[in-house]
Amino acid sequence: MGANVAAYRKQGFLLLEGLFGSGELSAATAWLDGVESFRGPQVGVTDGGEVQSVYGVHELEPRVLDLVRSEKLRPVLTELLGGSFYLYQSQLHLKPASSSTLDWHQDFRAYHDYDGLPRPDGAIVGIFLDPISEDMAPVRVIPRSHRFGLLEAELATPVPQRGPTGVAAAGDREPKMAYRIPEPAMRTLFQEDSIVPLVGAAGTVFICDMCLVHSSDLNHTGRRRGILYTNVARVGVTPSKLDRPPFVVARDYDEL
Ligand SMILES: O=C(O)CCC(=O)C(=O)O
Repeated sequence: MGANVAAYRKQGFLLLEGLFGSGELSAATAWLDGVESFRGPQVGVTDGGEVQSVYGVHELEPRVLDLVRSEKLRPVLTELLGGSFYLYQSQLHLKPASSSTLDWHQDFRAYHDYDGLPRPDGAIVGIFLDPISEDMAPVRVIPRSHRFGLLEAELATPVPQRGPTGVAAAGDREPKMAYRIPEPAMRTLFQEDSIVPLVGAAGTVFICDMCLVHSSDLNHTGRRRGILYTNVARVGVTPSKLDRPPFVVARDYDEL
């Protein structure tokens, strides 16, 4: 077993620091530079009027998929997942100053409950489009938390700590209900493992197990914190419910 696979299986995530250079990121960052003026059902906006998230980024700028298809990333993902994969979902998360905290959760909870994805056979792939430091709402993970599989979760509206309400969901204008892991279960997790903030230079990439528990806090700096997500699932492991729109859950199950 390669070192990456062993670390990934044990910790539930890998951080590949500075994997991409600015030239390789340029199609994504050029698109990102114009995103503040873009509005549509794919866009989640804070009550402060700032763009928090964009779903279906690959439909708006298909060249973002060059990163996940690149020789730097695709072989790593193929090795970790044990075979070929397709794009499950692409998203951009910006965490502007007026955004709220994102509670502790597992992405597989939503994929399972909303989309009927049968098993967590895939990965969350976050590509830093900006340098991200600890005070900029980095994604925080609890190492090894994936080993428990799918934990119980409750639906809640994020509590804004700045700005009047939470973020509207992509596709509607109501504050979004999101899954979170209740506090007693979180306390148990915190007793065993320390929180790790995923920070680094632009071009850094994290790969997380779909069951890894993670969250993000407030962006205290107001600096742009672009993370492009190109989340993937194993070929042959597909959603059974298509309730969420194609910009939230992609419909092309062919190998990337
Ligand atoms: O980028 C972030 O702040 C976290 C996003 C996230 O965890 C999610 O969309 O499930």
